[in-house]
Amino acid sequence: MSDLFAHDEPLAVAPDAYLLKGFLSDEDEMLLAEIRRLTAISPFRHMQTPGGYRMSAAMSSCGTYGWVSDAKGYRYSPTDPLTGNPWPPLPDAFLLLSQQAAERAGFHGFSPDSCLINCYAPGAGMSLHQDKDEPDRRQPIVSFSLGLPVQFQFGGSERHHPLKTFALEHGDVLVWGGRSRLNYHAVRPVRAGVHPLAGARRFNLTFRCAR
Ligand code: MD6
Ligand code: FE
Repeated sequence: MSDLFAHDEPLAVAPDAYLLKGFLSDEDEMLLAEIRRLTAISPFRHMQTPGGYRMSAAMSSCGTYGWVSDAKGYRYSPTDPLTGNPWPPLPDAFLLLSQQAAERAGFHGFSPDSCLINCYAPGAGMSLHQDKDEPDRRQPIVSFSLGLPVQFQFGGSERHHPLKTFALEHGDVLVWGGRSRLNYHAVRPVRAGVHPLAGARRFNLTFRCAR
């Protein structure tokens, strides 16, 4: 059964943060095909952090703005620094699904202008951080997980707050806003494995309002 969990109640993981298990179960193949199409236009690349480290997740973007990181810092850019072209447009299906997920979690009128596309090979992860490059903190973040599962950690508004750990699996959506909008979070290193649709990879789509 592909949609065992799709009609579950959203699971509250923190105040105003909800996990929608299996929300993408009917759209997984479409989403993976779109990721392949989009990253043929703006390829995956490993960005540098302002501190000079290479990020272990490979990234691309679609939408009006893409999130970029280099020696100068983190920011949103209307052009892909790798190709010099605008990012490919946000596919209608991405927009609709992200809006439906936000709605399901109680956030009305979500209208993202940016979708970060993350690709994790086994061993890749993301260290503890806040998402704070977006000016309008009333807008939530909608995060899609596809492919290999991962352990996701999130804490509170201060780095030292205790962390909760839970799995993000193929088809899951995390919607995150309001009182949790600036909470610290991390992605544990992906464990080796092969997903039947995605291969030896985890993909994540993160929808945000960059402006
Ligand atoms: C990821 N996600 O799941 C990285 N940020 O690959 C994030 O950093 C993230 O999932 C803010 C809200 C939800 C997220
Ligand atoms: Fe994040």
